[in-house]
Amino acid sequence: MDNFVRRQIDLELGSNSLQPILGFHERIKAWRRETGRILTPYVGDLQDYRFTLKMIEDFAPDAIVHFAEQRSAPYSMIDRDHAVFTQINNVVGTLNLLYALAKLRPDCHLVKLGTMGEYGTPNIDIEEGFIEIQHKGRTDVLPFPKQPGSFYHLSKVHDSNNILFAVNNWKLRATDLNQGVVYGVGTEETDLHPDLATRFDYDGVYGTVLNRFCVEAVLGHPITVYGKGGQTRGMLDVKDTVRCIEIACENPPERGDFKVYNQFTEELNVGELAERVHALRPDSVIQHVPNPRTEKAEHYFKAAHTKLIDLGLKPHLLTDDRIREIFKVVEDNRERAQLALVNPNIDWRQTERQEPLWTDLAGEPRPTTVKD
Ligand code: USQ
Repeated sequence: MDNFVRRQIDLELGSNSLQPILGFHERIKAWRRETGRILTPYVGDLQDYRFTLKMIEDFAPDAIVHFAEQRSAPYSMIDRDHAVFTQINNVVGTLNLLYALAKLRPDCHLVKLGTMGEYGTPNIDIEEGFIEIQHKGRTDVLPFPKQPGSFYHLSKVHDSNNILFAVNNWKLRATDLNQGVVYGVGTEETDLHPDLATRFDYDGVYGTVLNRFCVEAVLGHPITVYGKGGQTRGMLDVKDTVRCIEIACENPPERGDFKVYNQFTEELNVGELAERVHALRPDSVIQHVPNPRTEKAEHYFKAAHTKLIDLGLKPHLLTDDRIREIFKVVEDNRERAQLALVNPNIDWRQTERQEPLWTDLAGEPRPTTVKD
């Protein structure tokens, strides 16, 4: 099911996927051709409750994998309109789905994409969803405290709270996959044929950190480390993302139970990632740009992530060969790259949109100093 909003956002931002992607229906046909399996497409918006009800009634799913959310933190921080769009799209879409399931398919398993960013970077170990707390002589197991770092990440906190309440209230079953930062291009499924390729975002709004560093290194753009590069995040290969969803679907919770998994395979540091990319492309240059985000420059980060491994996930840890594979995709598509999209230009501290949203810097670096 798709409402094509991500493609519209490309039109809004003047951005593109580095590798070409076919239309929805062409990809569905390609999947059938390559695998012999038939997919039933639905075109609509989860914010439209009548559409959502109709889809659930018609398809009668046993499980729903819900990825239909605006997923960029920078996009949600452009200005008020983009923050409001992100929160309404994400929170209302999920709420409609919960109501539709409660009404028509209460036995159906909702597998929802959350984010590790719900937790922020607390100075204690992060648990998988819940933490045992002792307070004034009493003990309870409660949702882990949330300190999200953008209006996007906040939308996922709101979703988690709504799902927990709905699961308790209507005895639904749901799994929240708190995913870390994804890197890599291509999975076993999309590698079957180029017609099945998915997006490769490299711009300052949607591109994730390692993929961006690879693009920058190959295109001769400075590798843009935000601030000192002391940020550590849980990360995973896109191949593991797909396997985690499969594992979640194979292990549905009981009715009335809400499972939360931390979906990442290793903790990686932004500054060290830049060094690794640079070592494989010695002609590249690392540049510390002023951090456009409000986030801790250096911090403690240790997060539990054993549940998916206990259920059979075999992590693909980051190797130099995987980084070289990303270089190869960039090299193959370098004529599609727009250097003007690479620099970050959404400042978390501004409340108004800065015009123009994209400044054509033609690859010229932004200021080079790191503010203390
Ligand atoms: N960063 C740089 N340079 C860049 C881009 C990013 O230093 O050119 C830094 C950022 O400051 C941040 C870290 O790299 O500290 C990660 O940034 P990101 O843009 O790769 O990831 P983020 O904005 O956190 O969001 C991405 C996905 C989001 C998902 C999230 C998981 O876009 O959908 O929820 O990763 S997590 O970060 O664990 O919340």
